[in-house]
Amino acid sequence: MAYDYDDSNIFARILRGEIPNDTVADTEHTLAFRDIRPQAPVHVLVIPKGAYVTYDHFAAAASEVEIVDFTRTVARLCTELGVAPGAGGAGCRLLANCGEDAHQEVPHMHLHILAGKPLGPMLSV
Ligand code: DGP
Repeated sequence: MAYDYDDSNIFARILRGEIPNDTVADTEHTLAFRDIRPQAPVHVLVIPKGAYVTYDHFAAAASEVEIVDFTRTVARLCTELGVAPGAGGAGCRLLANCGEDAHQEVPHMHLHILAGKPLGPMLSV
């Protein structure tokens, strides 16, 4: 399976420091920042620092160290943001749009953390 990473995408530019962002976590392999168009009171994007296009690309090609760092950063953030059910929060939605049918706008793998209000059913059909 071929993944063509375009390093002119907006998150690559954020990682290079060319565009400002509202950072909420910054580790060796992972960056998290607030979404510029929030769709919930809490809307954070978590991205790996490596050049991965989609979730499946990341899962297949990233090192275990990167994957653990990413996964634990998501969990830590959910706790710090006060939304993790395991830490007494009211819950959150973790969502990764992958590819065309999912309307993935930015071709750099990212996970949305959405929370802060009842989010309703996942999809309206
Ligand atoms: P997706 O459709 O899953 O690819 O979502 C991309 C998200 O990225 C969307 O919710 C808006 C957000 N976004 C786009 N450009 C920027 C930006 O320059 N800064 C930040 N913080 N978020 C952005």
